[in-house]
Amino acid sequence: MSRVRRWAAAAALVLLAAGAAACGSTSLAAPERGVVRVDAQNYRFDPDTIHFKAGRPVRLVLQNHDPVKHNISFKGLEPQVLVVTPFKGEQAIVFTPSRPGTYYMYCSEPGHEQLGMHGTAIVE
Ligand SMILES: [Cu+2]
Repeated sequence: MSRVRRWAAAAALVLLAAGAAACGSTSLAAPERGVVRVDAQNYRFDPDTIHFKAGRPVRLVLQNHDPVKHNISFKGLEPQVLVVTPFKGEQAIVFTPSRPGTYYMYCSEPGHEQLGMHGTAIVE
């Protein structure tokens, strides 16, 4: 009898541990998992530093609030990614960054980079 009770107590401990582990991984999952949003406004990216995970598909969304065309280009990022939005539009692309590193991002429309449309993409 006491042997059974001891087994039950051990089983309960294992369940508790599993529950704690499940809670830990759930809390890491943001509501918009796998989505990175960038606003383009007044010739700036907001945020100007974005994060990706190597080998994990991501949906990159560019929301353009300006009355001119904008895009996000990256130097050295693999695969090569370009998100272009028309005037006050939204555009998205899904891709999987392959190599960890720190990459320069910018808008390649003439003059926009010089006006401040640049930032950093970090692939972890
Ligand atoms: Cu631009």
